[in-house]
Formats: sequence, structure tokens, C-alpha cells
Amino acid sequence: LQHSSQRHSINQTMDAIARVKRLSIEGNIAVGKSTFARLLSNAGRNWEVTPEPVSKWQNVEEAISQIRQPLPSPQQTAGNLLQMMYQDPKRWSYTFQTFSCMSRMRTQLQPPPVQLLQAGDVAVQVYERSIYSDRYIFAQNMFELGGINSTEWAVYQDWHSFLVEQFGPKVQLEGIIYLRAPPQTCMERLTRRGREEEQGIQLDYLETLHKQHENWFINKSTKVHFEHLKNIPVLVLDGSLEFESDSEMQTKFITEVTNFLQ
Ligand code: DGT
Repeated sequence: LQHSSQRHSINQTMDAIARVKRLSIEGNIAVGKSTFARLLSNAGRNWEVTPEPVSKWQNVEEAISQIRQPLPSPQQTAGNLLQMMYQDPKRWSYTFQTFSCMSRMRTQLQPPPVQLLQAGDVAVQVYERSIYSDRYIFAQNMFELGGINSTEWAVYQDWHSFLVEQFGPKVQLEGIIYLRAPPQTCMERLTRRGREEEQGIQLDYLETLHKQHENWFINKSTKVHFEHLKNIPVLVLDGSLEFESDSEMQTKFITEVTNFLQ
């Protein structure tokens, strides 16, 4: 009996997964992903948007203690990993990628909220970045820049592939929204927002990240290892437009996303 009810609930879960479309928003640092994500969540549709957990990387101790018991060594507290990564990329990039990917994995494994599934038609879960851009944009870029050495890169790819294969459909995406803008525009926005950890970022770093985005989403030259990503639909939106205060542009974007989901 217990066995059949368990099977029933697995079927229900699989059914729920089948009725949900999962998208990630991708784009360079400071292009406006969070603003765009807010726009989608305020659009009042059957869309759930999960922001990127930047604050967790800024305070690792607190992030971990929310999930499990505090760390056993009280003499030293876990710090601001985002800052550590920017200050000493060779020492901290691999550690950063393990933590960012773990937090993205947790986000993508969250089941859709019940109210989203009860609302009738296909529900949409939207993530800011994903476990895939963690690998094919950031970790790959860090490897190419020398922040991650070839041993770390091999180890990263090994556990990343293993986890993605183990979790299967639960962490798959059905589409990607690429918010595209020149690196110079992102640099200006980054300077304007003044996030402390990012003050040392130079334009050439944004250019390397831009190239990674372009290779994957426009030139399609990035080698992706997961079948479901090989022909994944990509919606390219012009992120150079200042859409935050332009309601006409916002309506246009929402329409484009709605059409993309059809
Ligand atoms: P937005 O809303 O488009 O302005 O996006 P941001 O800049 O708030 O968010 P995002 O994803 O570009 O990242 C926040 C910070 O974390 C930024 O300094 C870049 C860094 N970051 C995010 N993901 C990764 C990663 O996987 N690896 C590395 N090395 N850095 C990352």
C-alpha cells in the first residue's frame, strides 16, 4: 500500500513537472536581469520568478546556517565569497563556482508552488541564471582566464555532469531568455549601481563574459553536453534599451515572452 501511494505521489510530481515550463534569464553582469525578472513577476501572469541568490554569496555563514546547523568552527566565520573571488580569483574562483552552482541547484530543484499549478494553464518558473550558465558562461570563462586551473575545471565538469544527469528532468530548462547588451552599457550600469565587491571589475572582464554569452546563444559554438540544451529555444531581447521606466517597452517585452512561451 505504502508502495503504491508513493508511486502515486511520484506520478503527481512528474505530472506537475510536465505542466511547468522553466526558463532562465541570462545576460552579462549588470545588464538588468533583476529588473527584467521583477517586470515578469509583476506582469500578473502565471509566472513565478526566483531571483539570483547574490546575498548568499556575500554572507556564506548566514546562508549556510539558514539551511543547516551553524558551522562547527566558531573561531572563524565564513565570509563574503563574492568579494574573495574578485580579490583573489586564482584562490577562490573554484570555491565560488561550487557554492554558486549549489545555490542554483537548490533553486532549480524547488518544486513549483501549489497555487501556480492550480491556476490552470501551463505555469512558468523563471530563474535568474542557471546551473548551465554557471558552467558554460562563468566557470568556463574563469578557466579560460586562468582563475580556475585545468584540474579544478575537470573536477567541476565531472560533478556538474553527474548531478545534472542524476536530477534529470527536475533541473531541465525549456527555454532561455538572453538579455543582450554591449559590455560598455553593462559597465556603465555596473558603475552606476556601485555594488562594493564589483568596484575592481574592468571592461575587459565584461567583454570576456559577453563573448561567452554570444558564443552560446548567438553563434551556437559552445559545446554543451546535455541533450536537452542542444536545441533549446533562445529568446534574444535588446537589453541596451532602458526599459525600467519605459512602459511601452515593458509591454513589448512581456508580449515577446508570452509569444515565446506558446
Ligand atoms: P543584473 O540584474 O543583470 O544587474 O545582474 P547582477 O549583476 O545583479 O547579477 P549577476 O548574475 O550578473 O551576478 C551578480 C554578481 O555575481 C556579479 O558580480 C557577477 C557575479 N557572479 C554571478 N554568478 C557568477 C558565477 O557563476 N561566477 C562568478 N565568478 N561570478 C558570478
